[in-house]
Amino acid sequence: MPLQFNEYYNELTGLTVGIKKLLFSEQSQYQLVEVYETDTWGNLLTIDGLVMLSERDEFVYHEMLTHVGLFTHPHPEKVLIIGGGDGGSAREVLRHRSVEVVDMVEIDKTVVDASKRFLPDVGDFSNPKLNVIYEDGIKFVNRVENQYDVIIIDGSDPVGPAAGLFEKEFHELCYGALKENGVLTAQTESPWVKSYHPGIKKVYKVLNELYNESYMYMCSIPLYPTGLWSMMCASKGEGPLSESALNRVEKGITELRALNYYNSDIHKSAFALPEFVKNILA
Ligand code: SPD
Repeated sequence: MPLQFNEYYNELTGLTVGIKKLLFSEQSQYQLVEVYETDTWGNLLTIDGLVMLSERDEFVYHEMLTHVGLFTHPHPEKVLIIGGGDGGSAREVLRHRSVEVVDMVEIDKTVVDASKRFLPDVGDFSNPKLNVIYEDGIKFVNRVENQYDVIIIDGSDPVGPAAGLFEKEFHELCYGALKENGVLTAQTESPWVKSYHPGIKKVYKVLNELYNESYMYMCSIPLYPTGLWSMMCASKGEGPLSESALNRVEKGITELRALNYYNSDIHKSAFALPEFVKNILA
């Protein structure tokens, strides 16, 4: 009988991936962390039965979650990643030459250890600019103020330890942790899945209230539920579609080298939202 991994996002509707074997399974203090070898997508990392990344499509998520915000900031030097234990977001942030320090605050060391072992090409953990801090991201932002140029929320879905990352109080703390001109990006789930709508609306509303500019943008990630994924970008200063941000994208993109999804056309077009998505945000 063939082995399959299934992630159901509505009753019996979901995503199926063919599995060759289970490589790793550990119930950590926080969650069930597993890595599978798949028949199509390379190795697959799941947390509590939800897809976090596959080796073949992770570039979409990580490039879009990082470069949009980093180019929106005039000169990002100090970056905070909340979550992101697989190292993919940090890898992309570290492509930017202006970045001097990346603090990655991951609650679960098991995710980092499993990623280093079974997803060795995803992270860039030996980079001396990267500090890995094992702590609850919410507690961490509660004690930092006016420290970061860019904050990237690379958490799991809004269940379990990541639920708080979709709350108003957390976003208020992130706002306080950002310096003047600070920029935040966050992963905010699929607009096709109704159970995600409350979280999407909550984050959009609070970012709108707090920041000078805030937008949803989208990308296509085949191994996330429905394949259409939303993210948000909020800025204390100029927005991601300002003339200066677009100039930075045009000039800076060649320095990043060998990206697989993000480019200057994608940067602009990702912010074009279909009517049904605008209606969720209205
Ligand atoms: N259902 C997927 C939600 C996205 C979770 N973050 C993925 C972590 C990859 N760095």
